[in-house]
Amino acid sequence: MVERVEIASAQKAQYEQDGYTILKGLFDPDECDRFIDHMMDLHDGREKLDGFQFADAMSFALRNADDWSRTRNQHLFDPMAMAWMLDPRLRQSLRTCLDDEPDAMSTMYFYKGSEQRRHQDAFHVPGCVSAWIALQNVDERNGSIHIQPGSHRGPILDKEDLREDADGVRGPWYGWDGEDAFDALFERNGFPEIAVEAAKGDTVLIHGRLIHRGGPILEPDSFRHVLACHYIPYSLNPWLYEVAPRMRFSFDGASRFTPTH
Ligand SMILES: O=C(O)CCC(=O)C(=O)O
Ligand SMILES: [Fe+2]
Repeated sequence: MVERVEIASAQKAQYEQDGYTILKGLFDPDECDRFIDHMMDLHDGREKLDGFQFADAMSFALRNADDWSRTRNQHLFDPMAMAWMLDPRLRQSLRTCLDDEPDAMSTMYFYKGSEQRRHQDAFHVPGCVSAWIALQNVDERNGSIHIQPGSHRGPILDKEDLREDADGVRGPWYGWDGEDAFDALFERNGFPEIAVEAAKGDTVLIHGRLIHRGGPILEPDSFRHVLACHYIPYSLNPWLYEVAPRMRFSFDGASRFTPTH
């Protein structure tokens, strides 16, 4: 296994300019197939894993047999998801993007495309970068991701912007539905949206402030196996997030809780 994969300078420039870049073929097709098989075995009950019965390792919402929705934070109970999240081949590129040692703090496994509406991951996880790992070919058939290149250099939407503070002062987006607000931000930016397609084993690095969405799915119900992992800078303290577990994992194997203030 390659221990250090340095991000090429052209990719670093693209990440800075456009807010994303693709690490082609970072993972081997065989590795991807093994992970997909594991996920299908879990879904079909051929393999048991305590915790998998919950679609969400934070809220403990129960999955039912026909549920193909994403799993959340599977790394908390699944050593295989943990190993993917902390694969050494991701480390150097993430370090370059974050300008710090990366700490992993969330995972989402998508069996199928999400058609999730526009958002910035930083709304939920300030300061983050995401590694969006295609375990199979992803295109408009099974739902590519749509992004607005350059939007990471534009305004960011904060949860506070939608709220009233303790003194009753309303944020600039008070009264807006969060998803509508992201559409409006997208329109105001005024630059185009593109579809990002990926081949099996490719990893798309996505800046936390980049506006993106799960693109339309031309073939309904088709599989689109993707693991998305979110990382924050090691030195980012205190814990800023409302709904994420406070456990963070470093590539050297250390894990720690972050103080909340
Ligand atoms: O894969 C998708 O459809 C959306 C993924 C996403 O928004 C994310 O990983 O942050
Ligand atoms: Fe996202």
